[in-house]
Amino acid sequence: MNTIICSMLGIKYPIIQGGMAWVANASLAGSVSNAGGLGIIAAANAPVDFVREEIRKTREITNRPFGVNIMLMSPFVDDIARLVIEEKVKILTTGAGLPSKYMKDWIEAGIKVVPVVPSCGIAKKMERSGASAVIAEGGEAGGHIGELSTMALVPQVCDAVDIPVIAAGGIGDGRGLAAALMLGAAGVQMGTRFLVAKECTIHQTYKDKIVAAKDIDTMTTGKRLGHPVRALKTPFTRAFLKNENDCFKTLEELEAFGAGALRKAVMEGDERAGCFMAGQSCGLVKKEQTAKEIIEEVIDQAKITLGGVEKWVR
Ligand code: TUI
Repeated sequence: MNTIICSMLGIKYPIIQGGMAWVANASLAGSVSNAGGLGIIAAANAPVDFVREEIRKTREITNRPFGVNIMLMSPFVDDIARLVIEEKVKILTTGAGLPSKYMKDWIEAGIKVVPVVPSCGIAKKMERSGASAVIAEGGEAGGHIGELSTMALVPQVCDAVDIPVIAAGGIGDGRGLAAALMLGAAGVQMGTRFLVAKECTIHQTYKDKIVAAKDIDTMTTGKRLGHPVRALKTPFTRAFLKNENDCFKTLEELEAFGAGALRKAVMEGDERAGCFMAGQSCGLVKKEQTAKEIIEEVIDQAKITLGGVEKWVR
């Protein structure tokens, strides 16, 4: 399966790994790239030295292309934007904001920039700024999300821009990849499915909770803060929502309540105070597998699904 993003990014399969904060490190990114997808290191809120180390570690694991995800709400974003140029990173994805002010420098450095976009307007803006492709991410995704669903967003973004579109949000298997191609996308980004990759170093409790999660086991919080986040329903997310609905709680108090919760989930598997970010595809995730097994299973299933479509139109 070879689409335009495979040749553009130098990868074997049109599967990009989500730039999951605190999760997407050298171990996961290197393994996804070795398996023929595009591994992504998440810069998240991490300081420059940490991200530099992860980039160097990834280069020890793989000779294949990989990327870095720039989380635009990070307090270190200006430094990270410079670091990726210094470290000669070839591919960037961005999230949680607009990367406009960095685009010129990145493009001059020969970097391919692939921003996550939640709407057609933002997709067009990114195309004008020189993006190589966009990731149209629907609200089924885990973590920080936009309003639209993947099914509605992807074809509209495909119509709005002339650069390749990668679909994300709610895609966890080969049927999702096949559907994304049908909607006009040239590939997919998956996050939740890779949470349970053997090479993903998150706490075992996080993985167990993803495998156990059903279709209805995620919820969104943080709308009042202006950045909605999808995560598993847990004591933390329920308490957060309660605080959010309490008009006497200030935005500062809400932010403080949420601070560090993702790290507690990833590092400590803290079932009470952790925020286990996950997308609605969690119900599709049945077991731990290597990144290679995940990617090959998704590709095989997509091929079978696409081949089977004929029976409906004959
Ligand atoms: O960025 C993500 N997902 C994330 S970032 C993250 S770290 C975090 N933790 C707690 C609170 C907030 C962030 C966890 N998950 N996905 C990509 C994404 N980008 N989703 C939505 C957007 C987005 C939203 C608005 C992209 C551009 C945009 O532009 C509009 C504007 O006004 O900035």
